Amino acid sequence: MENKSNELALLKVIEQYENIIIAKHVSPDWDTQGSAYALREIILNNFNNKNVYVVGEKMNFGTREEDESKLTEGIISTSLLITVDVANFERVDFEFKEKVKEVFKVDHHLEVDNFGKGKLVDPSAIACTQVITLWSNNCNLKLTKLGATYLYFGLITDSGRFLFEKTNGKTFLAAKILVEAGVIITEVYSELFLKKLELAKWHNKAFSMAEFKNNNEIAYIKVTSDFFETLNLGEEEVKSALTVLSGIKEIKIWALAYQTPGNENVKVSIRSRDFNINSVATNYNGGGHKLASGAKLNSWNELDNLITDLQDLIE
Ligand SMILES: [Mn+2]
Repeated sequence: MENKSNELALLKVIEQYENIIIAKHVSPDWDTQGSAYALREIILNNFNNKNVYVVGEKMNFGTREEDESKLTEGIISTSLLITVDVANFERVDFEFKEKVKEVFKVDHHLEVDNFGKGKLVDPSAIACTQVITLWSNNCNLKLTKLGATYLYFGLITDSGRFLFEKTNGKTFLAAKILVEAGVIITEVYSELFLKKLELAKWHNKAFSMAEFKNNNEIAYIKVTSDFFETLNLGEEEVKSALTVLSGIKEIKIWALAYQTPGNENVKVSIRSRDFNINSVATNYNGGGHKLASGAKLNSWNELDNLITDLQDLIE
């Protein structure tokens, strides 16, 4: 298998360098951050005399990784840079990425940008953490409970708790390896999915605010800026109420439209199980993925048109 030699290549290149920088993608999620932290843990526990620096924005904090302040020109120019969970070089969250000695890419996205001298890429993997888990296992590297826990965070978030399409046998093999390395899954789930009461109340209210069209095939929630202000929640939290409309048999397309205080624009998050809603979103200043996409309207007046276009997808 081709990846066998790539797995050995990653092992070898780590052996060759004393200074190793690990970079995530911009707007980090758990897959990139879990990959980065776990890889640092694996390297420090299996190789002697390595300096490992994780760089980039810290997820949910908006601050930078502390390791960045330790880097000097001398360290950077003699470093190996390992990128995790990033398909395009421009999305690598490291200011001095052009200045390193060598780049190695570890990823699970479709290859669009062939950067990096070496690479370990499996586009069939649901998460980058899956690629790293199987690599460390195949190479008989020691995996600590902490490292395994970081990897598990990425595995379950990118797979939607093993729900999404690309979840396969290798995903469960990775989960098995991680659990056997000591991951306490209930702790991970609590940290990720326990919500505060304020948010639960909003979700409950949000469902009662839903409007239905097309024989319940379309459902959407409208959050005006006035109402937004009465919620004591952040934008991501307000948006998260979209999930209350998912997983309902009759509802084929669902959306949440909201206006943040002080803004005319109306942002809309749209989801579907089957219909290519992205084709509509791109006509409204937006885009994303086939089944999960966003749009940006100039005002509430445009919402009816958007809903009509979504109806047309079904009919
Ligand atoms: Mn990912």
